[in-house]
Amino acid sequence: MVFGRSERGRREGAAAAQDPVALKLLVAGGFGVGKTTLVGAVSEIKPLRTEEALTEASRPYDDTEGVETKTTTTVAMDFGRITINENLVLYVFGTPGQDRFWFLWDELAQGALGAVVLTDTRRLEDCFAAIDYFERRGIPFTVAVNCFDGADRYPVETVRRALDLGQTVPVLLCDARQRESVREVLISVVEHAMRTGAANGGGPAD
Ligand SMILES: Nc1nc2c(ncn2[C@@H]2O[C@H](COP(=O)(O)OP(=O)(O)O)[C@@H](O)[C@H]2O)c(=O)[nH]1
Ligand SMILES: [Mg+2]
Repeated sequence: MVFGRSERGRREGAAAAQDPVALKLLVAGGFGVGKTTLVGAVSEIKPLRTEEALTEASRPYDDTEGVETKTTTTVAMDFGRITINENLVLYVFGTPGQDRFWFLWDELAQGALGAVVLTDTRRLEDCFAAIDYFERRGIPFTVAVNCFDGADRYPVETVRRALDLGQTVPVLLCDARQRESVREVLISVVEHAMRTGAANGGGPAD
């Protein structure tokens, strides 16, 4: 799969000149925060996902408090594609939410332009690990608050303070089930990554 202009530029011929730029984005966040839902809402292709029924055996590891209706868990990853316009296609990879799949993250993060950190204000602490991960690796991210029915709503500036985020990190409210809402979040990541790249001298942040 081709990600980014530099690889595309190496290909020959007229067809290559018409190909849109393909960028890779990650979607991270705690268990049950809506990552699989988000990828499914926005993807033009049937999301490639590996869901497994939550079993009694996994209960000590998969904390379902606050997400009691959840009966499946993503074992490997969610993958989707969205065409933003004729020049830009996004490939979206959902990271596994459970701690025991952290070893997959470094593979997934390879070549990623940026990330969405999805959060639920009832379990804000669940996204701390994802934020730390992207901050440490200099991967630009947008924080998207998935507004679950029944969860208290907080202004984005309150969420920013609670997560100790700098002013440059975009914080948005979203509904992971709504295509337009998710699209807005993904565009925010691309724009933020572009700004970050420009501020760092035009190269990718690393
Ligand atoms: N009400 C509501 N439910 C949601 C929303 N996003 C996800 N869900 C539900 O929350 C549960 C967990 O979502 P899922 O996408 O599997 O979470 P993941 O573990 O992060 O992949 C599922 O039952 C979803 O249908 C949302 O924005 N609003
Ligand atoms: Mg999932």
